[in-house]
Amino acid sequence: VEKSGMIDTWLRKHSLIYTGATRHPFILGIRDGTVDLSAFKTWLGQDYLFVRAFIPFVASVLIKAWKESYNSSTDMEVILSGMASLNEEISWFRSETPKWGVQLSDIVPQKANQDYCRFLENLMSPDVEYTVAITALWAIEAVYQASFALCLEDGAKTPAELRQTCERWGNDGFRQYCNSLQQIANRHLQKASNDLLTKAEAALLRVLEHEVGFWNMSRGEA
Ligand code: HMH
Repeated sequence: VEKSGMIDTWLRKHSLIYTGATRHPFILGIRDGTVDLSAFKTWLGQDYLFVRAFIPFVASVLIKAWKESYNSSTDMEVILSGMASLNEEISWFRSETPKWGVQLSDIVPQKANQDYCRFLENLMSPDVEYTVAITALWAIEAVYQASFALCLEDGAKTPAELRQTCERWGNDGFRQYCNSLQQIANRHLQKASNDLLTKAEAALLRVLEHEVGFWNMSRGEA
């Protein structure tokens, strides 16, 4: 098996679930302008809670990068830039939610969100290898990048009031950040044992399943 470009190999192998996560009916609804705004509000509130749990996960990946002596300073720079964006993202949620009549203090985490956050917490364990954690981090970010970029493509009928949300994850800087994470993940997967590759591939699949579950939940289907 050719180990370089492992991520692309896995995306081809698991294209059905990857497409399920990145072209979900919730996203297609934003793109064609038919999205149910109550679903959008559910997503917005739940995603705020998700991001709050996601930040400590990213911090745990940063710690793992630091513990890897090999080339870790460039990895750390990329991960740290992601953390800086998350700081700004939390402020965005705080200013965006009142516009939609969503009160942050009232949001109760739904089951799919809880399940996803518990999965993140398990990945924070020091027993989870850096290669597995960075693969999961890439996948989590890449699903949002691919999904929201779709809503900004030529011909998309994304409602004006949702464009800013789509630009948050669909913009070019975020695409480049995802590409950097993918390169880092590929570099570590390239030198990984078969056992580690199996774990990283499983983590990628779990992320894709949780992302589908999160979109389903937003549409009131979970
Ligand atoms: C559910 N997945 C979910 N929320 C997010 N904000 C991201 C990924 C991030 O990029």
